Amino acid sequence: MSAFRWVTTSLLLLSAPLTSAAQQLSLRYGAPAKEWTEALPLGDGRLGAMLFGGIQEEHLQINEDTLWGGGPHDYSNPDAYSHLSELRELVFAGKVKEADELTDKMMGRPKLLMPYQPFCDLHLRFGGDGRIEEYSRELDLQKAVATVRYRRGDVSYLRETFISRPDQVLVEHLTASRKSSLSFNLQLDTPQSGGKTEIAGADSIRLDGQIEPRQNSANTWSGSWSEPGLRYAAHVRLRVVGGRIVRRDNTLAVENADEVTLIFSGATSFRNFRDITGDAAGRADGLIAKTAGRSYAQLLAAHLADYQRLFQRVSLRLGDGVQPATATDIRIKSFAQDGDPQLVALYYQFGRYLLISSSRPGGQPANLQGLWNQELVPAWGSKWTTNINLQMNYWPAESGDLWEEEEPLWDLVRDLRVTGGETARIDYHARGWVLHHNTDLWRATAPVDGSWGMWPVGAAWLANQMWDHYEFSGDHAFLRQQAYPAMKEATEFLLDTLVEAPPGTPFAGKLVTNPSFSPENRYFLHGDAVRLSYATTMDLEIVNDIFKGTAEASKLLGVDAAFRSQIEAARLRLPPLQVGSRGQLQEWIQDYQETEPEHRHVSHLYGLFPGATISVAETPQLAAAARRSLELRGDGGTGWAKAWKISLWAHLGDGNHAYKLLQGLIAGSTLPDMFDTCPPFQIDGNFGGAAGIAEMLLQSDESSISLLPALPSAWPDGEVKGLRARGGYKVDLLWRGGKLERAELHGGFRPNATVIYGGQRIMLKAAALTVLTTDENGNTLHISHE
Ligand code: FUC
Repeated sequence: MSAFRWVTTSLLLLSAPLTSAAQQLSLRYGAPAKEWTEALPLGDGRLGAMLFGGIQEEHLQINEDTLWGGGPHDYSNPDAYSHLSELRELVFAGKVKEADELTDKMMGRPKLLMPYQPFCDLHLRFGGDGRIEEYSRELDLQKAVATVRYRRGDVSYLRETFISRPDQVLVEHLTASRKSSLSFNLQLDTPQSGGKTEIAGADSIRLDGQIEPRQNSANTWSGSWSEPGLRYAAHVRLRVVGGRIVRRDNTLAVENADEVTLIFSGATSFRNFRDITGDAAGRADGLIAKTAGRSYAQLLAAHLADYQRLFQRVSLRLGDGVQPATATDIRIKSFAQDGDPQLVALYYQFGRYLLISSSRPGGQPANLQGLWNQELVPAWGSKWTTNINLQMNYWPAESGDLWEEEEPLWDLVRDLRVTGGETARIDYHARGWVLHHNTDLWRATAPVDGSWGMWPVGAAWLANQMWDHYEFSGDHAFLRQQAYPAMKEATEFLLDTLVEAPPGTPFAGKLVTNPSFSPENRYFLHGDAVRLSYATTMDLEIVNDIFKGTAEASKLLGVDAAFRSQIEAARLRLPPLQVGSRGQLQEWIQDYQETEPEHRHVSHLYGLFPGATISVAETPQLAAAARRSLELRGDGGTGWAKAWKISLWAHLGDGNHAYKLLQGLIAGSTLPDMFDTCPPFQIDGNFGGAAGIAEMLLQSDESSISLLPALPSAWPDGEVKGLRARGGYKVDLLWRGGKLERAELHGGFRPNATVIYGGQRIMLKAAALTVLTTDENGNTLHISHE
């Protein structure tokens, strides 16, 4: 049989619309949300809402991504530097308990960062009684529209809600099958003390306030502040067809309307991390004013055009649904038994949906909760934790073709280079920029919280992620203007702070980080459980990547030749990665016993994923050790820990084990509304899980693209379109019976990439489209360039 036959049959299949898969891209429920984690998230990157879909009361809990506690502040500690040498000596001398204690003198000022805040709530209180039938609540991922439907007697009610990026407003449209059927009371309030609402004219309510000083208890990982902070303002306007609006105290009552459109806007006085003098009320009012004269249909059309342009870039089908019409929370519960492949596709696309909804150009990056938070004192401050969580939030962005959504992360880096430059200079007397394990709206970069904050490679990790974006996009302007400066400065900090391991220590004479930490595990030393160490494995992997990437980038850009030689020389002086006594990848410079062998973090495996130091093909012994480490850590952990392990197993080429972790994530760490739970709700697992699903289907590195590298037996037939690979390729894959049938690679700026499938390697030529097909055995590749 010739390859041609496969080309023709496959073409038909590839061009057939993904109807069944596409139609099921909704989260569906048969009842209103009782808990916040049952409500449905909407967002335009700046405004976020959780929609409860109640019958007597519709509740929308609303966030704005710049509403945080505290105010502009420099956390650097001018006394830190005076303790640095002593701290290093203690670590080298093995007096780590004393070293852990000394870090208290080096913590940022204050030691706790500021928390992200809830903004306000909309309540629509409907009267009426009588039996409710045909209730449904749905979030359509293809439209980013939530709908609530039900029937009471012979009247059917419909509410459609979305948050529009182009208009930056939340819109809820209420209709009923019979005229004059819509009556409700609208209330706008806030959990922030001191916020004031007032009726503004015949159809509007306004909220105005300023974050008040607050004392938070130290064990909440949220700092306290003593000055008033950001101003905030919201504005909600009603448009009714039929009926009327009357004022009742602080609420507006809609009576007997045929149709209602509610438009909400909100803003804060945040201009940038050093300036909070913006006009919150003016912004909120201005956004509402801009919607005047535009119909609901026009607002919806603008929203759909904007959202779908992003969302529709990738489609995924992993097999037919077991029970696609069933409520999503029930599907999640039964996933451990039925392994519904359509639920996996939904989980993947929900991750992409959440990124589009929580991270848009000009706004803040997705925080620990994306941008959805109802708590005044949220878990871990709902900040940006930078020793895994923030980075993981952006793992699905490259392969999932959501590059614009990464811009807030690059903008954060732009700011952190400023504040991290100060912390480098003040706390370390070093050039470049540094970032420790947490940051907030005020761009904190000093070590905070406790001795586990003494981890100096956050900047290098983020800069590595920027290099990765260049590897995917080939965007030279991005490399020159944003990535390279961040990489170079992260490297400068390391060149200035790496120290020679002294005589008598393992790897004496080598260049090491000190003090440092392997997030967030401890080990036993002289009977004590301690944290600090030098040259932890994660550090070495991150430093290796940043040195390698920076040297390469400087070559590509034709700049900094002398600096490049310096980096290359320093890279050769790093200690090697080591295999420990249990065959594991050693986590620390010595083969210490960890206090928690099944600790949730797998920091030392950074080099396997997302880093590039370890791979089955290039470093088989280290890959085998990484595998052993994963076995020793086990398959449990927080949501994000399971998510990370999906990608790690995928990079070991073990699709079935990756699948096992995915099962653990969906069945064991997923809330009814499909949010990941750490616990509690933390969005990183959603993003890490989505990334993991993509890594099972497609992997790429600086010179190769692997097709179906970790396909589990649970997905024998499937199709994915539009995944991105390094080298600038867009990849479509079709497989059947566990074997690749056809692959299309579109574009690419790196023509000499090698395509790997089932142990075969084929060199790509420069072409707009490369088509690979299998022969009758399903394992020999034919290739044509078009
Ligand atoms: C680290 C993790 C926790 C949590 C927190 C936000 O401390 O170890 O599990 O994810 O960050």
